[in-house]
Amino acid sequence: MSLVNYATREITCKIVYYGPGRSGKTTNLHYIYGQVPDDRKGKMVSLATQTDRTLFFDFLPLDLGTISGFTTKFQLYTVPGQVYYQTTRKLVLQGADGVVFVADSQARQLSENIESFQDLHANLAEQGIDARTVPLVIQYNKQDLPKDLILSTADLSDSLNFRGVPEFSADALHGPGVFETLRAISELVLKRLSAGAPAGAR
Ligand SMILES: Nc1nc2c(ncn2[C@@H]2O[C@H](COP(=O)(O)OP(=O)(O)O)[C@@H](O)[C@H]2O)c(=O)[nH]1
Ligand SMILES: [Mg+2]
Repeated sequence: MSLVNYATREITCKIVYYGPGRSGKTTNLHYIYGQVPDDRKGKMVSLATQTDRTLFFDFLPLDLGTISGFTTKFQLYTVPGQVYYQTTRKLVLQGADGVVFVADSQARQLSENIESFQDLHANLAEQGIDARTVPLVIQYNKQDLPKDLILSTADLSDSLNFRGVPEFSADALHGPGVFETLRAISELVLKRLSAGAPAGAR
């Protein structure tokens, strides 16, 4: 849920990168972090679990401007994807203003993607967030891998994108698609914020 600070005239929105283990969520955040100038980002914080980490940082986008005189800041989070970190995932998802679902395009990961997508919807529902209206963008990551190892974005879309949300092909390791994804989710979140629609969880 977006946080409004009247003293500093800032609105902070929370965006969560969700998806199965090793789909490239952390890689997305590292790439973004590396591209954002120092004076526009906070420290990257990493909460370690035994085999995976929850990662987050704040940043101030360069060109998203203000809403009614308020500066908008974004907080990007990743969740640990492994099935057994359900509790951490639920905590991180709490109060999310928008979600980026990072799918692993590798053909052998299809069922993991579907399972994680269902897990996302179940966890949203549990938190009283309407999964059909929460700002959501899907990223088909690892599209740089050899074609015989991956599914096309069209095939992935058929399996995951029932809502017809914005979707992007990406190679988070090298950058293509990373900022397109971030821009799309930021715009959806801001649009909703300026429309004053209740964000379900708010
Ligand atoms: N080839 C390729 N590898 C990627 C890409 N994104 C992430 N990886 C690799 O996939 C592995 C898991 O990435 P990570 O970001 O830790 O996944 P997370 O569990 O979703 O946070 C790492 O070895 C990454 O280097 C990509 O777009 N292309
Ligand atoms: Mg990670």
